[in-house]
Amino acid sequence: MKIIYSDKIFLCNEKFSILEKKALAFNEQIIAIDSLETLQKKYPKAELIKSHKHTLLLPSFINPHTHLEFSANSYTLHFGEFLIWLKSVINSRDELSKEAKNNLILEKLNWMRKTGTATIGEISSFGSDLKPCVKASEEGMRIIFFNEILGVSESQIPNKKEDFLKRFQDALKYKSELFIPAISIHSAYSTHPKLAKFALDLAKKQNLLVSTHLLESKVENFWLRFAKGKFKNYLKNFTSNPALFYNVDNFLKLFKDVRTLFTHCVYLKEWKNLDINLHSITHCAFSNRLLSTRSLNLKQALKSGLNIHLGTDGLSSNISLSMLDEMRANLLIHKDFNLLELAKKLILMATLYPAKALNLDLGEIKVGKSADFSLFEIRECENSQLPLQFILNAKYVEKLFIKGRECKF
Ligand code: MCF
Ligand code: FE
Repeated sequence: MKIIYSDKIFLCNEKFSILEKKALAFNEQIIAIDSLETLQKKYPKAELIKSHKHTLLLPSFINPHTHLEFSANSYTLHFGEFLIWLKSVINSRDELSKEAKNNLILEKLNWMRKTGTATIGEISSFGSDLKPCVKASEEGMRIIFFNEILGVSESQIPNKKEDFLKRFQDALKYKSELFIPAISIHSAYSTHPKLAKFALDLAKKQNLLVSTHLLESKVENFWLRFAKGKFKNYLKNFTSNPALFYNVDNFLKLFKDVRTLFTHCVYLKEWKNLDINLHSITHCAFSNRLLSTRSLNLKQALKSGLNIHLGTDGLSSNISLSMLDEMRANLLIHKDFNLLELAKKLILMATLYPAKALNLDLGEIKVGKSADFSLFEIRECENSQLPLQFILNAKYVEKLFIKGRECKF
């Protein structure tokens, strides 16, 4: 048992309660929240962790959408329009993934922990991220490992299935409480229905989490809604007769009864066709600015009642994997919100909401939840300003605990 004291605590409950001068007693889970005195009396043998600095404690961040295999990107991929970016990905992905060796991915995972992230959802396109992700999970980071499937050509279906199954089974060998194999259906435009059905049947059978990219760009929107636009020509690079596999409704129907994270959804109108209990939206603001002409209308998205949370996407469409940087980007673009209210919402979108989306018992400082939290040094600040000032100023944690275990950097 350990006890940790902090000057301020963000519980990250729906009300966004802030506690002052309190302590947590914890082992793998949070056991009690009270004054330091009371907890020390109750648990006299517990080890005390007390910083000399002025601190804020809050649940560690959850970044449910990364592409670590693209971590070597800077200057290589082309931004400004989705198809230009996609072409640059196809041209450079082999070279980029070769460059993103074990060490580079481990470095990024470590840096994410330093910036307060304890759990990630990694979209694995090739499987070259498996080893470093397993290693990080052994060191105590929580990884949801989404094995990606995609392919548009009928003749390649058997090969694509085989390659996907091999990667999935490799990942399954390392399944643990902190390494959770899952499935990614890349997108409606890139995944043949036979492949999507194959992977989703597996997800249903094994009760796996699913992630997919949806309605990210103007060209994708035009293709899915009208079977028109530049996408058709682009797809001719992969198949002689490109067909529209699904309209938006039919694509969404595939995910009925499956816990799914839909990433982007910038052009989504069918809010009601998503299942409020199982479906959620991962909002990647920085990525949208680089690849799409639009960003998510957050007010409208929240009105739908769906779980909307944040993700960074990969360094293929971002310059940082820090959830703090992503929150700062969000502060700038959602101008139709009160700034102080938005700050609180964004912190929940990096903690409580992605935890719910992934069905993990964490993301909140509450008795019984997993002891996943971080401690940041802050300065004196009144509570009404603190969420905003924290997002503006915080960079690296003082301490990070995952399942009660302190991370060593
Ligand atoms: O989320 C962004 C933009 N949308 C789609 N895909 C990706 C993103 N970042 C990386 N990707 C990957 C994706 O997983 O790029 C490839 C896939 O492997 C594009 S499709 C050949
Ligand atoms: Fe992505």
